[in-house]
Amino acid sequence: MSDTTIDVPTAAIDALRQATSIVAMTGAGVSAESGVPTFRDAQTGLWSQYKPEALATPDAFVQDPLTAWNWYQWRRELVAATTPNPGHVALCALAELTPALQIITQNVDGLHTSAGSESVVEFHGNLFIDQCDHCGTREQATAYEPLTTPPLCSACAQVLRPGVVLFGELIPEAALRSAVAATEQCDVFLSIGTSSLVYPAAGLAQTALTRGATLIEINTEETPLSSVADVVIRAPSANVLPKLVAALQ
Ligand code: BV8
Ligand code: ZN
Repeated sequence: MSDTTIDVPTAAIDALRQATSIVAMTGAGVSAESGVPTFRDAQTGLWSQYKPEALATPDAFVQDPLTAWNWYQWRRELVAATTPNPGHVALCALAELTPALQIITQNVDGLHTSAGSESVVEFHGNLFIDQCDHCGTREQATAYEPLTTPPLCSACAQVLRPGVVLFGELIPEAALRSAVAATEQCDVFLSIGTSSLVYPAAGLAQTALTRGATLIEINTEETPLSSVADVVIRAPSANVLPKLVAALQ
C-alpha cells in the first residue's frame, strides 16, 4: 500500500486532538517493520518447527531448558540488531503533543524505550533481562550466542530464566496496576499492531470501551476488536502513526 493511499479518518484525529489522556497498547505488529517477526508469523529458519506458545512457557524451561533458552538467545540476537521504525518514533512525538500518553506494550523488544519513549509499561517484560526466580536477581543480558548449558544466577547459582512473562504466568503487579490505571482514565485507547488474542492484555481494550473511551484500532488485518472499535485504520502502523501525528501538529 503506497503512502499516499492512507488517509487518516478525521474521527481519529478529532478524538486524539480533544483527548486529555491517551493509552497506546502496542503488539508485535508495531515492531514488524523493524524486522522483528510477529508471533503469528511462522518462526523463521531453525525455529519453524516450534510454536511460540509452546516455547514461551514455564514447562518448556523445565522439560528442555537448553532449547527454550536458545530460542530466547536467537530472538535476543535478532532483536538486538533491529532499530525503532517511524511508528515507534511517531509515538514519541505524540507524547509531546498530548497532556498524557501511556504506552502499554506487549512487546518484549525494548524498541519503544530505545526510540525515546519514557512512559512505557512493559506488560510482558523484557527480552534482555536475565531473571532468577529463586533469589529475585535481575541482570541485563549481554551475550546472545547459543548456550551449551542454561545460564546460572551470579548470586545463588540457580538456573536463570528470561525476564519475560511466560504463558500461564501472572503479569507483574506493578505493570498490571499502571496499565489498568491508565486504561481506566483514558479518553482514547489506541490498539496498534496486536491480534488482541492474548489476555489479560487484550482485555484492556474492552475495559476502555466499557468506560466510554474512543477505541481506535490500527492493524493490517481484522482482529476481534475490529467490530467494536470506533475507528479502524487498516494499514501498517509505521505509515499511519507518522501521518496521525502530522495531522495533529
Ligand atoms: C495469565 C512474552 C493468569 C513471552 C507473551 C490456557 C493455559 C494457560 C493460560 C491460558 C490458557 N488459555 C488462555 C490463557 C491465558 C493466556 C492467553 O491469553 N493465551 C492466549 C494464547 C489465548 N494468557 C496468559 O497466560 C497470561 N497470563 O493469564 O495468567 C492465568 C494463569 C494460568 C491459566 C490461566 C490464566 C500471560 C500472557 C503473556 C505471554 N507472554 N510474551 C515472549 O515474548 O517470549 S505473549 C506474546 O504473544 C506477546 O507478548 C504478545 O502479547 C502475544 C502476541 O500477540 P501480538 O503482540 O498481538 O502479536 P501477534 O503476532 O499475535 O499479532 C500481530 C498483529 O499485528 C496482527 O494482528 C497483525 O495483523 C498485526 N500487524 C502485523 N504487521 C503490522 C500489523 N499491524 C500494523 N502494522 C503492521 N506493520
Ligand atoms: Zn539467584
